[in-house]
Amino acid sequence: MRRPLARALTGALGLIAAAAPPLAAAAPAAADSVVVGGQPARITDAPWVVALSSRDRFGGTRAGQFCGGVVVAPTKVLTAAHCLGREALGGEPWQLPDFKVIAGRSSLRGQGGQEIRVAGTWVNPDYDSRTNSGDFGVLTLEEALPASYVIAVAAPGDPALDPGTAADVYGWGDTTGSGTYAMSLRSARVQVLPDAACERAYPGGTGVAYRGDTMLCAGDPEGGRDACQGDSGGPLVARGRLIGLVSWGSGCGQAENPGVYTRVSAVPPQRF
Ligand code: 4AZ
Repeated sequence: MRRPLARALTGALGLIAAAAPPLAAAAPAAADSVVVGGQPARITDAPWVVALSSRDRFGGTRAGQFCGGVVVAPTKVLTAAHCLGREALGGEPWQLPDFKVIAGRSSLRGQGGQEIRVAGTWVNPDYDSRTNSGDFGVLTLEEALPASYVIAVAAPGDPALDPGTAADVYGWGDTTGSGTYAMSLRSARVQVLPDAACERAYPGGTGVAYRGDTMLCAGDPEGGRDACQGDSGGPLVARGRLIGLVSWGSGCGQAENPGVYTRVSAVPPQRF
């Protein structure tokens, strides 16, 4: 599919989707069974990964998880704007009676870590759901997380952004491309790809166009390892720095259709 769904990452991560119905245009990743390659991840090794949760809207089976997020300051979580939109939430974020961030917990069936209420949401006013450009927003937490949970955000020119750099994407999203959501945190090793790889895959025309100024291209050149639905909003990390947020792509894990991430080095740091 050519548009983002508010879902989580999965495991091949097939990472992605939570809230929105599958898009008609999206080639089901399951069709070629390529969403593989993820592995269990320990939250203690990646304390900056959080789950966005509303049991009221998404049900309690998976603790209400519907997207990922990243701790960028003790009370600030960066996530995808499309996770906070009406399509995902059925209304405005502040209308959710129980919007929380779950930190320090790997298993959505578990009790560890903390659940913290979201006190405020800010959605990038330049986010455009037709172009997927500027897909980020910031949550303000009611209580502070430990400073040790915070990850540094890559600045423009950081070598972590160079094509060929190994990167890890994290989430609780779809591990198969067919709606098999993870119960425990997973990660998948991908690499930063040249903008040209995503410009080729997503030239625009009938679908959404890739834009290298606000988006980052990453994937597995051989296919198989990728984010998927439910992983949206979660982190892509290279050299210990946050370089991207899971945003969109066509299917999951297809070599010819890399994952598209929000380029966080283009987010003004004063936003968080
Ligand atoms: C989604 O639907 C989604 N393979 C997220 C990431 C990717 C595809 C779809 C990238 O949220």
